[in-house]
Formats: sequence, structure tokens, C-alpha cells
Amino acid sequence: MFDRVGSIIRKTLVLLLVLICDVIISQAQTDSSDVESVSAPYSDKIVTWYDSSLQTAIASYNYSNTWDFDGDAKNDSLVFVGTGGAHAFYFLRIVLTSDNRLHEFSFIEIDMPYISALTDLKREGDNPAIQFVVHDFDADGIDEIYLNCCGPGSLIPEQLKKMGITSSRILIDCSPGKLVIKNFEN
Ligand SMILES: [Ca+2]
Ligand SMILES: [Ca+2]
Repeated sequence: MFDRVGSIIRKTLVLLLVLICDVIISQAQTDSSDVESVSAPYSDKIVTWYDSSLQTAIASYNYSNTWDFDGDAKNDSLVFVGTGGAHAFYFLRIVLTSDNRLHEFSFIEIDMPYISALTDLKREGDNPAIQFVVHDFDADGIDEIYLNCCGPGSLIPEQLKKMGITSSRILIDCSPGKLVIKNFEN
């Protein structure tokens, strides 16, 4: 008698266990189908490494070997190096093939290092959503770099003011023999 009751209880417990597992698995499947995978903009340009001093992952956007800024027919290196933190900014680093030197502009920062088209810039103007455009603005056959440096506080960095820069919108011209930062003029 007791054996029969014990057997029924065991079978009931096993059945309950199977039902609970079913519910858990179906819930997990529902949850996973609800999750959308979201990738960062221009993720093919991102290079990430771990900075042990900041104890955080640092991302940079690498546009190297895409444009020739100094006009020697060899594409140059251009990287926006991330500064880390919750709201990351990225400063500009260029290596030109004509002088093979590191030109690091730690005072030129943007927070959306995503290349935009000239048509976007023309349409949006000083909209801070458009921060990085490459185009031959002065029609001399060599591309310049347009940046809208909406850095922390959107203030114009002192280093840029000393160069006569009067707005956050600048143009970097890297023609042979010179590397000039100037005000962007429409
Ligand atoms: Ca070059
Ligand atoms: Ca040009």
C-alpha cells in the first residue's frame, strides 16, 4: 500500500519537474527572441584594447589607408583614439606618408567619429550630429578633413584659439610641406 503511494508521489514529482523544466526552457526561448542585436555605428572601423591604468576597454576608430591627405598618391593613417569613460570622446591622430611622423591632436576631440557625406554637411550645417567629413573643400585636388569639435562643454580649446580658430567647425589641410588648421567657411 505504502509502496504504491510512494510510487505515485515519485511519478507526480517527476511529472512536475518535467513541467517546470518545460516552462523555464520556453521562457528562455521567448526572452532570447525578444533581444535584438545592436551593433555600433561603423563597427568595421573599431579597434578595441584594454587600458590597465584606466581599467576599461578603449575603442578607437581607424580610417587608415582610406584617403591621401598630403597628395603623394599614398593613403595616410587617420585614427580617432578613444579617451574612455561613460561618454567617450575621440582625439585625432594622423600619420602622413610624406613625413612618416605622428601628428597627434589631443586637443581636437569629437564624440561621434563617424564619417559623414558632404551632402549631409550641406544639409545639416553646424548640426553637431555631423562631426567628420573628408572632401576637397578648396578644390586643389587634395582632400581636407572637416571636424565639428563638439568637445566636453562644446568650448573651443585654448590651443585652437591660439591658432585663430573662432568656432568648433574646423578644416585640417595636410598638403605637402604644411599642416594647417583653419576655420571652416561655408
Ligand atoms: Ca599620403
Ligand atoms: Ca583640397
